[in-house]
Amino acid sequence: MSKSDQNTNSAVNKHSTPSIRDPLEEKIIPGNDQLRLSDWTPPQNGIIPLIRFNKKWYSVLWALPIIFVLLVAGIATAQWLRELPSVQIFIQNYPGVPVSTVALETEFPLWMRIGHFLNLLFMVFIIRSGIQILADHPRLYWHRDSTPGTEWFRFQKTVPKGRVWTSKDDSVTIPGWLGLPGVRHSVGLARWWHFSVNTLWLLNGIVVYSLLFYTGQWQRIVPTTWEVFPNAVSIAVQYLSLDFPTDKSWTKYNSLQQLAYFITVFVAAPTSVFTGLMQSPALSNHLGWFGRVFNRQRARSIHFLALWWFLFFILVHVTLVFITGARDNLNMMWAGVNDDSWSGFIVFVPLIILTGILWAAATPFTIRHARLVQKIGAFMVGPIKGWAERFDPKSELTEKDISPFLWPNGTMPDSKEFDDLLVNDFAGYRLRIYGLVERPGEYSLDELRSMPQQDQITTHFCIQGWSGVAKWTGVPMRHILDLIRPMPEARYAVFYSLAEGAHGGVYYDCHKMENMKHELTILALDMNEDPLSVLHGAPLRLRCENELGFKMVKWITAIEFVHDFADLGSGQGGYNEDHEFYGYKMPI
Ligand SMILES: Nc1nc2c(c(=O)[nH]1)N[C@H]1C(S)=C(S)[C@@H](COP(=O)(O)O)O[C@H]1N2
Ligand SMILES: [Mo]
Repeated sequence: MSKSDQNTNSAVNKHSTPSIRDPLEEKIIPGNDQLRLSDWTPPQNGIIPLIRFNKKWYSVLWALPIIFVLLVAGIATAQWLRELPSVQIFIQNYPGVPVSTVALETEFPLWMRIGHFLNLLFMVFIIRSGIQILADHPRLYWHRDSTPGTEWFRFQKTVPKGRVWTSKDDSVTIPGWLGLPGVRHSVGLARWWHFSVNTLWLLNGIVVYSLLFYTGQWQRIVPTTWEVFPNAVSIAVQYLSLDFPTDKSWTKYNSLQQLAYFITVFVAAPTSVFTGLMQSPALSNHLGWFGRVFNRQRARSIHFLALWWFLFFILVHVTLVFITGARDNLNMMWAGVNDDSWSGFIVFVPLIILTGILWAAATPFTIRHARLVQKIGAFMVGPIKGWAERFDPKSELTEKDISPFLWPNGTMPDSKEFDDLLVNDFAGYRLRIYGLVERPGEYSLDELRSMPQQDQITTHFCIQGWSGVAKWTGVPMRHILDLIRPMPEARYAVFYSLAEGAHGGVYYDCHKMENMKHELTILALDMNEDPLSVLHGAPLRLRCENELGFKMVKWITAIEFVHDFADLGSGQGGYNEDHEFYGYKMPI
């Protein structure tokens, strides 16, 4: 919200006179501008990651002996193969580089060297914040719902039985040197890092792709003949037999190297971008069958596999750079020279130290300046959010898509007021609607039930990473707007909950009017044909399908129409925005 916006508001903003504040507004407590560990979700470790095959879970640590045995067996086989005359002829015919490959000049142009360094720098923060996001829901699935027990990968124990276990309870701690910011349930801040640096990484990528094709440098990393495959096999055998040539690798990449670069640049990177975007509620809920096939959990799993490709590539790439003539290789990629000077090292070492310093500083900086990270993030990601908002989330699903399980989330109501309502089956419940409206009103549950009702089967997207489908029934928000008639100055609807948020103070969230007018925005009374359970927001909760779950306030007690939300709480537009640094508009 810009300053000038706020000034023009003051004439109509009733909040400008705090003495007549509504009692509900008084119950809002502003958040801290720092991430205060004393007031935060306490740490909780995960477990060593497990992978499920059929019905059994296996520790990923099994990969270590398996890789070791495969490597030893592979080396022995490769060495035996190289004794065979036919294999020797094969290697002679396919030495590792197709004959037709053009040799480019040996030096790497400056733009490529800069692009390569920036890529390295950005990847550090992308990978760290990505792991942090994953730790907020440490389970992966291949289907749209996130039913515990149906994961294929997890680093959290099985969901405890006999108690409420929210998805927030499920999040785990990642150490601060690895995760960014390395605090349990810091998904809000991790996402600002992830999306902001992704934007820079994408811009860098667009520049590098363009220049690659403009200058002809693409020929280094794009295979142009089928002969790369036999040559790649030949190189694999040569590498595995531990007897391989190490010279001139930069003039013409060998086929295996070329394929690895090609996959990284032209397969893994676009796949990551695509599967990242498909996790957005606005996009996914707009794209119909496409959003069903590439549903959020599938996209998340593929996104994760792409991470493993990147980690594998980085490991092999860095190892080979250092064992196949480190000085030459560093000269080429860091200094752009082809001689036996130390210029490559002279550029490389300070830049790696700089990367290390930024790596070390990022977590403490984020914890200390959490509000600033939130603001910079919202600025950086603004254009992508604006673009995502243009996707009209109108896809509905069918009965058979309804998930067997929907994670409960949030801080449950814990007050005498709520208990008193509950014992009487919410007979005393009144939904209060007030603020900048022509006809403020109070509605009982019976009155709400006698209004027009709308059914919708939609996917819920939680910021933590899980999703699930349910059938929701309730009063369309458009009907409420017709009843209460918002004044032209009303720009936002504030939803107040009967429950507090995790850090004390009433849970609330603000929506702009467009969200309220959307055909799939309803005040839900029923979930899957039964009245809402307390866990899922009884007696009334919001559904708004282009936003993440935290914007759908449960246990609604009142809706206030306002011109501005800058004076509510910390002014960020909602409880989790104030306290956990989420974004006010979150269509991605
Ligand atoms: N009052 C209130 N509403 C809330 C929350 C909360 O903590 N308090 N959590 C939100 C979050 S983060 C999510 S994902 C959804 C979860 O809804 P469900 O429990 O029905 O799945 O509720 C949202 N509504
Ligand atoms: Mo959530």
